[in-house]
Amino acid sequence: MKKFNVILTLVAIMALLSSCGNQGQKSASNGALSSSTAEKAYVAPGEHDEFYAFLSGGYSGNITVYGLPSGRMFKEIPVFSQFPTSGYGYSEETKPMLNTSFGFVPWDDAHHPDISQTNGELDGRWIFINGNNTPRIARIDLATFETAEIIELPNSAGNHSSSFITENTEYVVAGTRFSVPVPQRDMPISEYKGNFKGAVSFISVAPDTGRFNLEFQLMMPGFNYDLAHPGRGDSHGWMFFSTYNTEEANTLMEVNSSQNDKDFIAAINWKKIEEYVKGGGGTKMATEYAHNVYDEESHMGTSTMKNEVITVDPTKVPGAVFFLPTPKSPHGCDVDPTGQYIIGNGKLSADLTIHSFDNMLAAIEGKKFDGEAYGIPILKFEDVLAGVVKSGGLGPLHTEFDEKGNAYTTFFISSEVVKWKLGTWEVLDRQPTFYSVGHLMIPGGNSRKPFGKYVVAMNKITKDRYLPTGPEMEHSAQIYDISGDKMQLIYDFPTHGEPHYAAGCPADLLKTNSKKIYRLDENKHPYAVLNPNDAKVVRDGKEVHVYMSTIRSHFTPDNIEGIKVGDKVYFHITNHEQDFDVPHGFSMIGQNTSELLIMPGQTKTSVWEPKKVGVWPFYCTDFCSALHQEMQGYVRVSPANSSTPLTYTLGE
Ligand code: K7E
Ligand code: CUA
Repeated sequence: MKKFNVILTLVAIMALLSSCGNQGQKSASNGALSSSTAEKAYVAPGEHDEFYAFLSGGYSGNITVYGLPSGRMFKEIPVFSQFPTSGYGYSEETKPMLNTSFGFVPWDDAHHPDISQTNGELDGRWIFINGNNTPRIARIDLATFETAEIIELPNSAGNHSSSFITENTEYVVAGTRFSVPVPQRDMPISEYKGNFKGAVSFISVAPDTGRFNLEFQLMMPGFNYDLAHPGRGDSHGWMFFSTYNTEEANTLMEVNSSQNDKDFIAAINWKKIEEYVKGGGGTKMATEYAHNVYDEESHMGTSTMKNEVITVDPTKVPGAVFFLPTPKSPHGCDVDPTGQYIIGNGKLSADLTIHSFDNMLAAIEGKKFDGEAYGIPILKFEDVLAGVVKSGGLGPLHTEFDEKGNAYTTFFISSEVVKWKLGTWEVLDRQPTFYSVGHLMIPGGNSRKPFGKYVVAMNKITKDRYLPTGPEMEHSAQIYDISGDKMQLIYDFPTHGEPHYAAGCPADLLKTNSKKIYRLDENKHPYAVLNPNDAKVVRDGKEVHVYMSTIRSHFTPDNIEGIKVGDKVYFHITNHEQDFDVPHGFSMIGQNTSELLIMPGQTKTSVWEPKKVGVWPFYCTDFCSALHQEMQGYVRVSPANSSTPLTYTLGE
């Protein structure tokens, strides 16, 4: 009977989803704006936006940077995916960034960016994001807007409840979506229940350099850990995770993992676990994971394989982990700016469940448990509940907050954002989204200090919003002005990839620190050419190293002879410009890699394995001056057994 109900619910959801397009056509005309509303999103030519917005790229593996309120896209930051536009993941310096224990993995699925915090407020030093597929966490430097570090997570699979940072950026916390055998082994899938584990990883962030270290992994029961948020204020030191599939089903998941009326929000007191590990607790486990770091002085990425992790059994740390029953396969798990309320969005429900942190502490204190799961105490639903928002929406997913005590929740199935009041749980406003909204983002909206002027809703379905572009449409997003009592739609824009979550911050926090050039006198790249007179070509067996410099509008050297078929030619190119925004590019005919884009003062390396005899040109790919088209050179390639001497022109 229960199974039947679930199927009914699913059928209802499907029906709503498929009617979404029609709904949309009706609403599309309602989306028309009066000109005074349009002005709210208008940023005049040459003017700057008030906020940066960093949208995850989902299956693009990257992050895109937008301005708010204009919705203008400024940059795509390559993170987990090779990016020919800059040569990221193609240059010899950045290839190590994409190394993993599975070898070179040039793609991932990036969902949840989170900006570093101090005292629970955005500090604008770094932004972190998770790679879902081959579990990884990245740190992007917000001075350069470049990926500075990527760490792989062992024992994890579908790194989804990530990357969420604690109030002082002590840790980036990352939970596994799929539970797996730990350690991985050859075993029957039907023996999932009780045997698979869900790893929650705590990666420390060095306060000065940002450098990662995987401190410990908590081995939770074999549920799916979907989303997470850290406590703040009084609840600082706790981490909250939504779970589903507490049934531990392993087949027909869409039905079998929706049997339980309630799943859990897992509350983890990480300070207790940290203490336990510092006191020598936990078990050292042999494993393998890559830790990749980009060094800004040497302009060089390195990959190190690590082989040990500390695992912690939650039942060995009494008082550290509890389960809060939460209805209907919760997806989003959000904590309000005060740290008092933990919101579980039951995606198969109409209502929102809000737990109270104080109630939770009291229930723990009074030992009022409702049984246990794998030795972890389950608190009583009624004891921890703070309230329920009867929203009238369907399919709640995610919640963000403003600084006035309001919360904003997205509803996927009913395609809307609902504004409600913390504490009274009353619904204050609702606005349609176009269509099927996933996450939403208010700058600082998951910190202690939100900047509640705009909310960005990121949608899963686009349909009729823009001119059709074949079967594939970019996902749509809407910007609402939320400064008044009612939310007001002010702009609609296409995104790139599939933005899941986003993070935003005031422009002032970043713009003055944004790096303009790499100083040539600080360039420590081992193959840098700091003076064009030092440009040279050096043969070392079958390897040839070209030490090249560039400046408008010339490569030094520009002609090279004596290269042979079967050689491996490394072009190490130093851009001698010291002006903001004057990169040079480099590309070689028939090269099995992408071009490079070399920033002022930077050195980058491109490898070429010539396969054919001939005279082959290379050129600058970035239109850098009136004489950009003159920025070229030739390489003469002779047969493998030829005796053509190695020569090059320094262009005097
Ligand atoms: Cu798309 Cu946060 Cu991965 Cu919800 S998640 S929508
Ligand atoms: Cu350098 Cu074009």
